[in-house]
Amino acid sequence: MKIRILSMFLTVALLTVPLVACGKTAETDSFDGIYEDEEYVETDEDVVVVGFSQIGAESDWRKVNTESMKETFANAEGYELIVDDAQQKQSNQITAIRRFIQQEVDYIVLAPVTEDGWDTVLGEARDAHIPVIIVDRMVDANNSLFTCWVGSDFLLESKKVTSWMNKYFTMQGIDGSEINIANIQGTYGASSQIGRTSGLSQAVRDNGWNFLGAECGEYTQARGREIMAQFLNKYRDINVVYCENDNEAFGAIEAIEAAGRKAGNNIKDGEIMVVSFDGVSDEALDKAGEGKIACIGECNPLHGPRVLEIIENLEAGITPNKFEYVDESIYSGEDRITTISVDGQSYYVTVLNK
Ligand code: GYE
Repeated sequence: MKIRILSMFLTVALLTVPLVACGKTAETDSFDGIYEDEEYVETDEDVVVVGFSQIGAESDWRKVNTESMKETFANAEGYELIVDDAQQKQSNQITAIRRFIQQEVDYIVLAPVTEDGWDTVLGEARDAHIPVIIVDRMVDANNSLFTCWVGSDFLLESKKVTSWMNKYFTMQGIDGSEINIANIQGTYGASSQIGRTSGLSQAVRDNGWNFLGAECGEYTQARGREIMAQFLNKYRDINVVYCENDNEAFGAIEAIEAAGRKAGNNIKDGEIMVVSFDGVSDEALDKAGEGKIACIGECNPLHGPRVLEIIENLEAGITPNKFEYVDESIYSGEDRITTISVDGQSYYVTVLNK
């Protein structure tokens, strides 16, 4: 049996207008965080219902990612997408998945906040024969507990950014021992944090950079600013900050400027180099164009069409690839570096105009 929420009911429920019951009422106290007791109605067998458990809205990347899912499914005929915003909490994601199972959705799409802790609930989805598609970050669970995953190679993103940095320092005649770098990390235990932090650690070892320390910035601008202010007090000789997303970088730049310093590539002249990941917003690309962010490892959030394609394939009986990595570039306003190399492979840099 397939059950869906009619968009009309959703809209009405969002406006918190009382409804006349005409179907099955589901428990929806924290569903999407804002409405209660909306009505569920049975629908014809042709509508494919997809429950999407989204992490939250911590960054520009995340907002664009949610939009991509909503827009794709709104334009796809015969689909209904139910989005649940977990407000950064894994417990909310687990509750949402259990609700999707109760609602007998046809597919569950999960953007997991961290890698750990999914075995039980994914086992429940498997027992209910609901395919689970993981997007963005990965889960650390047995492969049989999910249908497939689509997202980014976070370690490769990091290797590209650190390779760009190394090339830039070499070009400027700056020795590795002169680099004093600190790390504003993403949400602990998220694949994107794990991959980006681990790429930095490797680069620190390989290039002889001085690693000052790391703090978790939760992928938010506010935390990025706070942590950078602490770093500036604690590490007087800091000349590079490695932010694990653009919003943290925006915060770091605010803190650098508030301390009367300048964010830029000219570290020999006392500027502080900022690097980051995502490259989703105009603001980030503008800052890269101006050199306030030296280099951004692109992270592509447009997973809506990819998830739709996976579901269409599954509907047609075609097994998708278990793991699907998306292609990504890197961005910089520095026009003297047009390629970088990672593990013997060359990649183009997207050079942005100043
Ligand atoms: O880089 C960050 C977001 O997991 C790729 O999460 C994602 C990261 C992205 O909040 O901005």
